[in-house]
Amino acid sequence: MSKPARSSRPAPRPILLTGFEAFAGATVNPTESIVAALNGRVIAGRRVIGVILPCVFRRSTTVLLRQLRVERPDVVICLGLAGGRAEITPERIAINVDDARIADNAGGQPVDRPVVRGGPAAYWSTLPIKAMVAELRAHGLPASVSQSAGTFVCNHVFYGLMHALRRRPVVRGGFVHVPFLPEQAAAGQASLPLATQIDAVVRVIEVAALRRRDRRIGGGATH
Ligand code: PCA
Repeated sequence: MSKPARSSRPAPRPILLTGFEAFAGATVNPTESIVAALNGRVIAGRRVIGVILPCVFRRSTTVLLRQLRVERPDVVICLGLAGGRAEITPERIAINVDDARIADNAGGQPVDRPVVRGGPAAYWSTLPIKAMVAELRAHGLPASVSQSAGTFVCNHVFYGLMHALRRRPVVRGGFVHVPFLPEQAAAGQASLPLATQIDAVVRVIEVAALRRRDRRIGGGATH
């Protein structure tokens, strides 16, 4: 009797990892370098597909949604720079508003415009954000849950992602902000070296790939 074909088991679906191009006049964005470093790597048995999004309100989600259709990932992690933060911060919630304090890379500066007209006020991340923070801290990496991704292009992409995934519970997604690189931080501003940021994102991907349910541990804030 012949053995059953080994190829009958479907290949695991990839992990989509996005970063952003530089914005606000900067020449670098750490998330672009992190994604370039991890594109094509296999982490927790899954292939990582890296994509750089334009820092432009509508075009960013157009590019992201096209990648979702083409690559069919079942985990999506979007990264963005949050200059001034000292830690790796998985975001808890995306809100349905664009309110830009600065112009995006196409000069757009929407004020109080919904990301999706008629959409719900907010979507939760479906990544295990508490488990990610615990894993990072266990390895000496600074991390905490963030209660707001802001109202600029990062929140826009996060909301657009979760809206697209709202009826696809098998596909989990969310957003993680990272600090400045040391070379772009002004004196006294917090930063993390690129190698440390890459190490942290690898651990974030591992936790996202291996854990469907989050841990029930504190991650709240008083303000
Ligand atoms: N950070 C910005 C947009 C692109 C990025 O990397 C933000 O936090 O909205």
